[in-house]
Amino acid sequence: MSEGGQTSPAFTPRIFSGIKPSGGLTLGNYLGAIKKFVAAQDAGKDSIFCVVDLHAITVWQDPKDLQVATREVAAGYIASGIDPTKSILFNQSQVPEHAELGWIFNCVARVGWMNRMTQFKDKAGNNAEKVSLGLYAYPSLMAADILLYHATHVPVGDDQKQHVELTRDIAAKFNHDYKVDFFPMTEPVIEGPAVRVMNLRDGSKKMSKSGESDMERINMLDDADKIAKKFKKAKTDPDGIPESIEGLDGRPEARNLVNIYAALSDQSAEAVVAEYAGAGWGKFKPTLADLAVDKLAPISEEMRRLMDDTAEIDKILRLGAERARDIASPILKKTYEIVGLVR
Ligand code: AQP
Repeated sequence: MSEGGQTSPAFTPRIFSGIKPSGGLTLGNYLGAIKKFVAAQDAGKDSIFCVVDLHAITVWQDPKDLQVATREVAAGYIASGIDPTKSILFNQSQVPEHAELGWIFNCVARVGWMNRMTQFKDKAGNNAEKVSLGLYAYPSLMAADILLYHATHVPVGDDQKQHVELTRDIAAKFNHDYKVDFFPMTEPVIEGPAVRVMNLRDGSKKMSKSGESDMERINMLDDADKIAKKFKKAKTDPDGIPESIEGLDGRPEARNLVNIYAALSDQSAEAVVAEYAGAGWGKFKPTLADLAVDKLAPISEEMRRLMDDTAEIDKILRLGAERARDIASPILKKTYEIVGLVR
């Protein structure tokens, strides 16, 4: 499903997406985002992928951990198939135009829009007075990340849909207020059976890097034993795989495991249910674990190798940032002109 309205034909198709280095990469990041990024790149799409480190610091990050996580996300992209000579790969803070356009968009976006953002509500919880101002303004920086490249499509997991819609609102208000057709109406691309991979211990919550317990998530760097153990302990219900897909209604944990299997094996959830109809968890969970290990082990092995050579990763990010700035800088310059800032 490709969501959203019309993209102005004046804009050449371009993909942008990012991942926060706020911890180790999870299976949710892989299935909801990275796997789709690789498919887009390999289909020949003009693609820009970012390690959005400025978003990570909207909640406290230990500086050393942030560096490790930034390189881990970069390694995750590359090990999964992002080719830094085909796509542009860089970390956000090396392209200062992101923060600059983010400020302009802080002056376009309305407080009422930010108040509706469910991710802010979820993350702030009952503590909204004490969280950073950056966490509240996060969506306007995300709009800047996307619109700085005039990106027309953003492949994301379902959790980011609202932020991409807000990006469209910001672009529309900017274009309207300044009477221009300068920023595109970017479309979120949210496709496949794993648009929201859920927490393994609570099917009502999304699998997150920063979730409380390590048992809730599969990390991309988990070894085979850990993956097997986590799936074995994953919450399920007494019924096994149903005879038809409708049998997963009201069973979020069961549906999650079927969806993960489907996404890992490039099948629909219906096809997985048809293949395993009537199987108990004692059979399905080890099969799922084997499949996950099969897919993730070569990637994690390559990630470890890449992460051992930090100089090489840093070089890739630096060169990517130079290429990104070549696109971003004229777009920001033109934005300043439109706004009336004297240069
Ligand atoms: N559970 C998920 N299922 C499907 N897609 C997911 N994504 C993240 N979690 C899932 C997608 O991965 C991309 C990068 O997301 P992010 O790491 O920048 O931000 P996030 O969505 O806030 O991820 P986390 O893991 O929940 O981070 P923390 O715990 O630090 O807040 C996005 O496309 C996202 O949709």
